[in-house]
Amino acid sequence: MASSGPDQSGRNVSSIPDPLEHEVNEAYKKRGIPGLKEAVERKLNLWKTVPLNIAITGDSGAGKSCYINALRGMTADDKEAAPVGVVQTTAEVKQYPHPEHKNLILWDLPGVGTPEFTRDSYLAKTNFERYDFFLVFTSCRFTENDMWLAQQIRQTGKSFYFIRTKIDSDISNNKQSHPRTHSRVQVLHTVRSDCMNQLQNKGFTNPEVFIISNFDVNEFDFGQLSERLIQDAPDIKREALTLSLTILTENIIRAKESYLRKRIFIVSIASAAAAAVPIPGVEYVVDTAILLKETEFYRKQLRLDNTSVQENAAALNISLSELQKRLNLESQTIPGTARGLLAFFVSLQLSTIAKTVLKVALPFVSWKISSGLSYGVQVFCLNNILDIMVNDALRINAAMNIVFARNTMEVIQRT
Ligand SMILES: Nc1nc2c(ncn2[C@@H]2O[C@H](COP(=O)(O)OP(=O)(O)OP(=O)(O)O)[C@@H](O)[C@H]2O)c(=O)[nH]1
Ligand SMILES: [Mg+2]
Repeated sequence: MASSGPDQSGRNVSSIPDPLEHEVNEAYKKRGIPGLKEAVERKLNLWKTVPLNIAITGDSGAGKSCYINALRGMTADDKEAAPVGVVQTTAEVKQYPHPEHKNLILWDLPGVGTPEFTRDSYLAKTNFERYDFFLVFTSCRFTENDMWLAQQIRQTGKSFYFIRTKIDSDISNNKQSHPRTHSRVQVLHTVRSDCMNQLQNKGFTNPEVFIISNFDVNEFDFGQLSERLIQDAPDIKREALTLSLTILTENIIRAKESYLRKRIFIVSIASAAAAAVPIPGVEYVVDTAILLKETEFYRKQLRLDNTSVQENAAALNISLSELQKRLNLESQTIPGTARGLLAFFVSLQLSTIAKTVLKVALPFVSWKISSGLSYGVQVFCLNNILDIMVNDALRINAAMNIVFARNTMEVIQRT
């Protein structure tokens, strides 16, 4: 059985899932530390091997390719992007893997009813069975063909979602045509009700419609759509989808956090086993390469890497240094080198906390490594780093939401 015990904050610091304990123990018995490290590495990367296939369909010009690019963090100018055009561009089934997470594949499907993709041939030609989710797009009205497709998907028991794009255009058009009475909230409300009516009239009770702009993934329902996909994903795919999506909302940050916390126990086993570099002044050892890799993984997952933070600053219309100052982003002080990370650990005053926190038994009885202490230290340090990064990601997300809310409020106040 895995041992467990609370740390200072009451968090359980050593609960190792039982099947993993068995797997890792077996690997250790057979191949020693290298076997153990391999087993741990395999476990940590398992999510990358889970295939996620999302079908994107709807009328020509609805914004399917733009959505695919937005979800992959690209614009149509990027080399690997889906081509976007003012004339019909998608005439065949094409797959677009996420650039960082190749297991997540977005399938650009032509809409039903084009000459080569008639209703009769659509399901076979698009390889209908392959997809986990279906996203049906329109920039105006859902067509009879969209409804037909939704019925087919419903019969398979798979999830489908209606997406209404180009809300930014609706808002700006309304603003131009109604300069004195324009209300952004009202436009959103009208578009949403119109979509609901269209679908209800066609027999979809309680349809769910996501209203988005492909040019602003932080506004409207773009984030909620990603949340919904995570929520509806089958259990075995949920972790993979959570870690593969790069769009962040508060709920997605929390979902990522929960998977990242679970990894801490596993990462710490490998690091404690390797026990390579002594921390000056303390009697335990850690493998800084492993810890650095994990820390950088958090940074990437929570979009706190340099490029992402810069993008956030641009979205908020302030400079990078201004963003760091205003939000007091502590994650930016977490070093990105092994040596720096080690110094950072020491700055956490491990020697004082060690005695309290580390009354955690070594998780694996069959180990003969004096690494119980190292294991506990690492669980503590990684939890600490993750706390800092999650807080920063939440702060940036809240700042984005405030700007969005302010845009809306200004409009409400003027009307
Ligand atoms: N304003 C605005 N324009 C958009 C949005 N999404 C797409 N567009 C524009 O709409 C046009 C068509 O977009 P695509 O993404 O190529 O549409 P598609 O559904 O892939 O079209 P096909 O490949 O022909 O089926 C392009 O000019 C895009 O720039 C959006 O959310 N807002
Ligand atoms: Mg297209």
